[in-house]
Amino acid sequence: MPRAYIGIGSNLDAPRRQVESALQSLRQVPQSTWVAQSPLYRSNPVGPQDQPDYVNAAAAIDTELEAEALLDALQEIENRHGRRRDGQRWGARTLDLDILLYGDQCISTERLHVPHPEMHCRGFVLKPLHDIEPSLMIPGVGSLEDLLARVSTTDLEPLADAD
Ligand code: A4P
Ligand code: MG
Repeated sequence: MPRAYIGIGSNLDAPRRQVESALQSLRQVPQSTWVAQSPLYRSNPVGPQDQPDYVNAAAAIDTELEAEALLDALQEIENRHGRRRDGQRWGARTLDLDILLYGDQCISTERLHVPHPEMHCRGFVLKPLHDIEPSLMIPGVGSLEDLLARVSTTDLEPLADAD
């Protein structure tokens, strides 16, 4: 079964609760086995600056779902969390679930680009991934360790367990 890594982000409607709820939902994805989650981080917005800070995390599941079926499952979870798709690119959202990696596959279809095209330059993606599996290779790009060393993570603040 391929191991899929999923990036989780929210900056609207109690972002921390959205992310924690998304992590619960990810444990229920059909034909899949839960593997791990990262800590949660507060991060500065990338893109338009007139939006709230984000809460970000990552999760890993082993899945029998094809990549596009996994995307369907993730979009259903986004919709259940009140996701609207009429906002601007990189604008505020209640919940964003991105397929960062799907096994060692490089996928490029109308609906899906894996590895996620922006992931290699985003601290809020690379740091949580590294927390889960430091030795990961990003297909077609390089080692997670090297990528993480090249991006800034100074804005990332781990969220304490109970605050
Ligand atoms: N799509 C293609 N590849 C993928 C993939 N690997 N995973 C398609 C998920 N979806 C993928 O996505 C638009 C379409 O991308 C989907 O219908 C799917 O077919 P979307 O979630 O509706 O739109 P989006 O998320 O607004 O677009 P985009 O460009 O994916 O935004 P990003 O790159 O996700 O950026 N700052 C901080 N600090 N933390 C954040 O989490 N997130 C964003 C969103 C901006 N700034 C941020 C954060
Ligand atoms: Mg997205």
